[in-house]
Amino acid sequence: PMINSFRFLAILTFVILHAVPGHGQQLIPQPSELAYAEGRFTITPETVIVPHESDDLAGYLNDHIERVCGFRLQTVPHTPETNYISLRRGGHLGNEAYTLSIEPEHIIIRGGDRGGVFYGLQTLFQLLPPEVYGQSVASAPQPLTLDAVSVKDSPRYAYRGAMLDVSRTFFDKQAVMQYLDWMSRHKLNKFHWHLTDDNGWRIEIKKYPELTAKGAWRGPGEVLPPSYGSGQRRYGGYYSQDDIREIVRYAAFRNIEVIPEINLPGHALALTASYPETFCRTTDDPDPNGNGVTGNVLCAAREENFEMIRDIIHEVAELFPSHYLHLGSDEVSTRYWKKCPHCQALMKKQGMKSPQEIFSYFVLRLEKIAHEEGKRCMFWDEASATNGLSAGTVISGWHDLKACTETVDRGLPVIVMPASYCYIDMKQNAFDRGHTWAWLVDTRRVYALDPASVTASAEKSKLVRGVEGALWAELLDHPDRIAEYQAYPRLCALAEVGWSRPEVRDWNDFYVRLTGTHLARLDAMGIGFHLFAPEIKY
Ligand code: TNX
Repeated sequence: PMINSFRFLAILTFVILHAVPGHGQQLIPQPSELAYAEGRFTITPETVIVPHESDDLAGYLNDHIERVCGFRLQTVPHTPETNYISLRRGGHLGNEAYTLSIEPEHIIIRGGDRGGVFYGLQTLFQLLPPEVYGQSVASAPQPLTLDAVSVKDSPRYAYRGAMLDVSRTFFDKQAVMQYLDWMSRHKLNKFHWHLTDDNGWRIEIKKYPELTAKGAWRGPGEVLPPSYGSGQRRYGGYYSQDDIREIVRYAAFRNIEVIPEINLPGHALALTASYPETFCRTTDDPDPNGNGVTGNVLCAAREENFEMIRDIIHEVAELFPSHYLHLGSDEVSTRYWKKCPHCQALMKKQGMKSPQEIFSYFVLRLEKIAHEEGKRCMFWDEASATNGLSAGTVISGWHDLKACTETVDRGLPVIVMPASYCYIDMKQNAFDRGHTWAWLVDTRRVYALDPASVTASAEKSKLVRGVEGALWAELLDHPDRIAEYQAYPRLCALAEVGWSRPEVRDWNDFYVRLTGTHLARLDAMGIGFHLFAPEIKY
């Protein structure tokens, strides 16, 4: 009997020790501070929600509670004595910062702003069973008991982005919204929407209907030749302006700012093929119209091109509330400008010595137009060497960390997204789908990114605005399934890089949280994520 009670005690101790840090502690991204306390709170049908006065989040909270508890909670305007979930604002918290406190009498979420409350809710959801992310409501009413805990949390970087290339592969409205919803679960807050590229123009522009009538389609019978996954079929699609407004609203609800990208003056085949007069006319490119066109750079000498760009930007600026507009400017081939007599004349007139100067000239004109339309600019890092860029222009540093360093050395803000850490179109292992030009980018590699390593200067480190994961889509042929596989769990790692303080960031710990609970959440969201088994070194 002695041995038995000893064993009983040992097992009891083991169970208690392991029950306390239950799945609740496995949060992604890891919060700044988290402390478990004595006691528990139980959500019952009598529990009420006390929303912030102008809050639209109570219904959202109820949708989640219903999935795990099978009942919805009543919303009341005044805080009762006990048994409530309160959503509050203020308390000297910064933007997107929040506190979450679960005590035996109540749950209180306090956000510095609406984004903070939203993220407090996301953390609360991660303390609930994964069914909270499912499609269905619990079949029978079941109260839910949560361990008392206190979380204090705020983002490391204000910009935590994900880019989606919808030009090479078209993602329909529903797929984009799914992508946004998953992002918001990870506290990612900037959606960089790569809307135009050589392989398709995806945004309706009323003044230039051919951009989508022609430029959104490729393959047999279309002005754009077949490319990448489209094979020999006719392939395409675009978003109407109503679709765009709906997506922007959906994103805003989830604390996501949508930054549209109109890629100019290169990667613009969908535009130049739809409006052939925009392309450089040269003697050896007699017909820039129709199939087989390779000219994807806008003529820099054609003044009407800048008027067209202004009209396009005007419509885009009205659709997107973001202060930023990404105007691309990556990988511009100066070959057409070199051959175009009009561009040669422009160079002469402006005293330019190389076609590279035409690129700078183009970039500065783009920036000016955006400013006149009330927007700040973002560009890919090729543009960062342009003299005279405005200090508010933000650079997407994609080549490597060195390009990010050079950007902040020039005094420009940077989004740190070097391909070899952040390009989630790269293969995740040697036998995988994807590009390899930036080598293998697995989840552990993404996690290893340290944006602060870009500069040693405290002053310049303020120019590091954040991080972004980029999903280029030329190798995706099933957008809805493959995107999930490409993006998850790599975006989970990126989210923690962008959100969590370095002191609470540790790969082994992340791996345990990811595989211990988080993959089950992704599964409940319906994400067909990439399974991987990296070595863990302790
Ligand atoms: C480079 S990154 C590109 C894209 C491709 C990507 C493929 C950048 C600004 N341009 O056009 O899709 O590589 O990894």
